[in-house]
Amino acid sequence: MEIERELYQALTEILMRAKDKFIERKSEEMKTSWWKEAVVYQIYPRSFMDSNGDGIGDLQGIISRLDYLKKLGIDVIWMSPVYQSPNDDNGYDISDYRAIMEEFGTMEDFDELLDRAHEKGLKIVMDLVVNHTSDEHRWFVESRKGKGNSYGDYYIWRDGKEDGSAPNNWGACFGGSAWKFDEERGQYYLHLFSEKQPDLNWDNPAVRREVFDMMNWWCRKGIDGFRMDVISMISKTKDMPDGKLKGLYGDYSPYCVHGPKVHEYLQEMNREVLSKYDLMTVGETAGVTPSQACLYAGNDTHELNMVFQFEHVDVHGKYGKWNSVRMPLTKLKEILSRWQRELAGKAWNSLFWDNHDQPRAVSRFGNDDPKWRVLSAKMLATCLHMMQGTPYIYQGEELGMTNYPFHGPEDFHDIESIHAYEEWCRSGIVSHEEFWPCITKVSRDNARTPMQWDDSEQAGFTKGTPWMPVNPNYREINAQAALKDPDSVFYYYQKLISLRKRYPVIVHGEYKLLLADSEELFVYERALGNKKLLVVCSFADKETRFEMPEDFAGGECLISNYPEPGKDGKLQPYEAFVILM
Ligand code: TEU
Ligand code: CA
Repeated sequence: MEIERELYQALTEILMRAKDKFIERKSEEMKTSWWKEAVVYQIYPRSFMDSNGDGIGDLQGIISRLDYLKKLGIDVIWMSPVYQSPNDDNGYDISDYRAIMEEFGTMEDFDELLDRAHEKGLKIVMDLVVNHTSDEHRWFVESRKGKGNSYGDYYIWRDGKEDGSAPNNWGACFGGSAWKFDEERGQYYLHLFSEKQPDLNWDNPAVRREVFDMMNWWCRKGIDGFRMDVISMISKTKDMPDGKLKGLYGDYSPYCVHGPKVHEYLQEMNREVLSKYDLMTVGETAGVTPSQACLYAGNDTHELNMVFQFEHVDVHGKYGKWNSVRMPLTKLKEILSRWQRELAGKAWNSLFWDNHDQPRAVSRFGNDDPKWRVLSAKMLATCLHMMQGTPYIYQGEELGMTNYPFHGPEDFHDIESIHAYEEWCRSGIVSHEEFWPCITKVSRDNARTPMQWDDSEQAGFTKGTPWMPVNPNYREINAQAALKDPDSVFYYYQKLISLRKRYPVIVHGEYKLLLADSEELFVYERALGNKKLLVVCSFADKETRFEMPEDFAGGECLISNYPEPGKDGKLQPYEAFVILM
């Protein structure tokens, strides 16, 4: 009897150990990081494809265009928010995290999208907006009823000052004070964005539990990851003193961005949710430095896979972000190269020129004059896609879609642009003439005009009236035309993506900047084992001189936007090519 029992115990132990080993190995395998090799395509659902003629893009619309995305060769779709929302900020104000926005369809449509995408080998990454909810979310509706109830502490409530004014001088991202007095509760609540986006109180463990439960619920559905909206802002300091004046209001960022417990909360999220699935995670972390990124997305910090940094798109002038100044190329190269260098071996970069909050890449960094649009769009794509990191393509970028020709402030749909015009112009701080070129250059609406599918009425985006006008250049710039033209920006992206799949040096190679002082050329090398890559991009609208480095003589040209790359020691306007040795 005794022997049998011992034998039984020994056997169970061996089995348990084998099982542990198996799980360990499995999770090691999962760490193979498919997201490092992947290319992500961002969809702004409202403007992507309308299936039912109400003028608003929707989930069935996305389903109908999956083959187009498959053809492009991308691996992952990140969708801007599709949850129930009153749309004060186009879905970034969520009133129910477990329901689909009625205008976009139903949960059945979502499940169908997920299945269809998976069948085609495409992954779906959801936008996770949990710094704030909508003021119409049930939690907030309960919370504003009073301190006593179980949601009382879900948001950041404060009493006003003696004289009844706001607790401090902080300004909100979309204008006005960051505090709103709530009559019902008799207190102020904090909203770093619009007043319909109250900030959640992450210091309350019940809030974190709710968020993690909701995330687990989506993961069990089978989604493939999260892009986390302003995730660097979830932890606020206990003290909330006045901030340094920036225009009319004080700056909240020292107290709300990369706050005291942000890493603790992300590690908890990783333990409670992320580590249990094979996901891709990317945090939106405005103001992040490379050393902070190594904490958010370090190889072994157990938080996120990567973050979005914004240094290369942040140009601040007299009127804050509203200016038409182009960043000098030397500065742009310094920023991107520093990120390449400082994350190497420690964390992972995400690479992007634009997204739904930024102007169109070709208009900002290239040249959207019809003469140079295609060439410069291809050049920008080369420059970005050959770097180390995961590239993100924003819908329409693969067609070289451009900024919108706004006529007047009545053209704005975006809450940020509308409020900015109010705050700077109508208030008389700056004249319309001076402000207009600034706001139109960087307005988020530039990115949000409907996707241009063909040259039919409304660019084939809708059979009805689009919620936002189509860019009038859709007759020349559209997907149908691009698919017919072997020289199109679309096929150039397709080729860049397939190169990334074929040459590990593009994904993993070490980065080295050449010609750092040139204001015209962006040239760098990548190296892995005995393979070397030379990437040459001209940002100039005229011919420039370029000596091919000797060690690349006789190399193979992988891709170029002119037929004879680097001919006669010269580069043509916006010329780009890649040489493999
Ligand atoms: O953006 C946050 C952010 O910090 C900025 O990019 C901001 O939108 C603006 O451009 C500042 O000038 C995220 C989302 O991407 C954005 O669409 C939302 O409006 C915002 O959060 C609030 O959820
Ligand atoms: Ca629709």
